[in-house]
Amino acid sequence: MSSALNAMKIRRKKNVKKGIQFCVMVCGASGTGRTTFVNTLCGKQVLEGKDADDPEHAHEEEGVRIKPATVELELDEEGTRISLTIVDTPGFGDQIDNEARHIVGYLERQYDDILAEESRIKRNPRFRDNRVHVLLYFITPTGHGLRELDIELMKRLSPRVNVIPVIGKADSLTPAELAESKKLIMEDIEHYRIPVYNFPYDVEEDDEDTVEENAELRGLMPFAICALASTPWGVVEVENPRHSDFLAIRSALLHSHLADLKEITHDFLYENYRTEKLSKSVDGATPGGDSSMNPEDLASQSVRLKEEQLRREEEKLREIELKVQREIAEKRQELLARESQLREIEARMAREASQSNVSEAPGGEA
Ligand SMILES: Nc1nc2c(ncn2[C@@H]2O[C@H](COP(=O)(O)OP(=O)(O)OP(=O)(O)O)[C@@H](O)[C@H]2O)c(=O)[nH]1
Ligand SMILES: [Mg+2]
Repeated sequence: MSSALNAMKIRRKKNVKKGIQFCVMVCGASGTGRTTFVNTLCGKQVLEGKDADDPEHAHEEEGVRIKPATVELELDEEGTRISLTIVDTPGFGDQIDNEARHIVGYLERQYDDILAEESRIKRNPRFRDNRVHVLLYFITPTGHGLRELDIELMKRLSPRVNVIPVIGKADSLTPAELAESKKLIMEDIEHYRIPVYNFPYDVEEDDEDTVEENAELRGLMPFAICALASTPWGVVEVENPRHSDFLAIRSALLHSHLADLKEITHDFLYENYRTEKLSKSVDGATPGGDSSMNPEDLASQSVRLKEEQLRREEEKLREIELKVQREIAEKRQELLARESQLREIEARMAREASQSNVSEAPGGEA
């Protein structure tokens, strides 16, 4: 008993120590420097280089492998810890439709898990929320704007995850090329109305510092990533802001904007998905159902769905109870049958014994 209690205490301590949970997905064309960036961000080798597979965590899906890896990082001297999950989506080629479906599928599955957990009667204490809070979209350093496939992918991903565009291997561009490329990319994002995460702020409501900080970060987009200290052009200081926006993006992800990204994921992206999913399943149940429901209807739908599930679970329990009762009754019948068989055998043995007594008696009953 006390050892169980101890185990519980230890587990609780571990949870406290684990602290903040955050999940970053990296996505982009093959060779844009995703792996190198992740390892530099974490200060250790979290992702292996090309072709190194981790069969335990690989979700094999028609050639696209999506692999989450979790690391514990100490963020500062005060010992603030973060449990950082990195989800790598292996570099894509030109099968954009396939890639988009697999990545969106992965994002939605994490939402489905939460949705299922929320409606469970008894919650699973070990449930782990694996929703992705931010996706860094690595743009190939071409010196131009977005390619068509970037536009298509970002458009399809942004309804499900906070997308932050970054230029990978930015040191392969000259400062002038980089500045021009950043401008063209932002123009494309605006023109194609891609809802990227743009460090939202409200001049009226937010305090001055927040407004200033967010405006500055927004001005850096897309972030120029140079994660490799040694390049063909010589030594680049990864952390030198004149060479790359690495420090800016790291501090935004792990410090200043972590909470905001998590909030938007839960309150907006997940909520939208949930609404879509629930209204779809209601539509499916009533053919010809109206898909343009108002929020109140949706709320009562959601309550109804939960009640329905409760009722189903109750029914299931009742069925189990009946089945057990039936089995007990059957066993009792069997037992009674055995008992009567036994009694018959006893009676027969007694009869046989008395018969042989009679026949053995000398002279009989004369
Ligand atoms: N110049 C420069 N080269 C880099 C940078 N980051 C990575 N590289 C190099 O680019 C190549 C690909 O880097 P990776 O980090 O493996 O790229 P990836 O996107 O993970 O590639 P795949 O997983 O193969 O799709 C390697 O040879 C790296 O050394 C960078 O910031 N600047
Ligand atoms: Mg890689």
